[in-house]
Amino acid sequence: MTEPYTPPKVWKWEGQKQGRFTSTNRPIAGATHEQELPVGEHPLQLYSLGTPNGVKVTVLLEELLAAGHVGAEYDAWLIRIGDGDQFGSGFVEVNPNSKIPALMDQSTNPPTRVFESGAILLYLAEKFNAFLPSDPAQRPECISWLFWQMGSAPYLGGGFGHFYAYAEEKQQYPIDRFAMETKRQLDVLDQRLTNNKYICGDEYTIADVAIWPWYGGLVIFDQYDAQEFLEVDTYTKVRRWAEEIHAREPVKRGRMVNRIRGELSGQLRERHDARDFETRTQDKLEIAD
Ligand SMILES: N[C@@H](CCC(=O)N[C@@H](CS)C(=O)NCC(=O)O)C(=O)O
Repeated sequence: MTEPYTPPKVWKWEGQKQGRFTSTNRPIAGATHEQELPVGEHPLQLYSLGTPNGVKVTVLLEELLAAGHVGAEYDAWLIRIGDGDQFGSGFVEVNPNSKIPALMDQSTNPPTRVFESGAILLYLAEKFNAFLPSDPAQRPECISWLFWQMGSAPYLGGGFGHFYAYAEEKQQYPIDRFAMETKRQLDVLDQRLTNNKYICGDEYTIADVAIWPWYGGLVIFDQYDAQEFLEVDTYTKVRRWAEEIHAREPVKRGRMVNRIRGELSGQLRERHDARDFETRTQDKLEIAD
């Protein structure tokens, strides 16, 4: 049993253990070192990593390109958050919050920075008038679900995922608290998807793009190794929806971009051209070396 903790009067940062994926964090914001960001030739410059928040954006970009929006051509640069790239001066200029994903739109004058994955999805959907209903009766529903995802996923990732999978010591109190909330959220989605093909109805929108990497990931990719613990198989409507989205080719491509884990053939660490999916996956690059 862990000793009960009595907080001191004032919290001090003394290099306390923070668990996996958070060891580079500090209680102060801002750059820790000078590091310019690379800039490619495409209108959109994405600085990201293939985590669920990063995948939202690469999936939408691949969907936009597949739908014929050539202005969505993009360079995807790898930001290794485990190495602290998010604290480089160039990255902090694009996102003062030092978290991936971050986007620079070079097609505007001056270039436009966008950070927070939900804001990036909304920006791109509005820019290309796609994957967001224009009907004033349906648009608020879609935006509501987009914001639902942004508000809910931290309980899943930062709450459940952190304490169940990443924290060195397993503690019942936080695991109970966040397992319950995660199951409640899965039930919200399951009920929503009972009479709806997609989150906002018949149309596939940025709400699906935002929600899928997190909750689809839990149900079909066993994110956090928690399928049995959370009985994710009981959320049958979520599974049906997640599998349907996973079958989309742009989704498969978007999942590969900026990915640094898993099968080498599924990792396209940087993407600068549509042909990179055929020629520059990690298995091919390593053979060429
Ligand atoms: N609300 C943000 C969350 C972004 C976020 O948490 N990104 C993580 C990776 S998924 C990150 O960059 N972590 C680096 C760090 O905390 O230092 C969004 O949706 O864009």
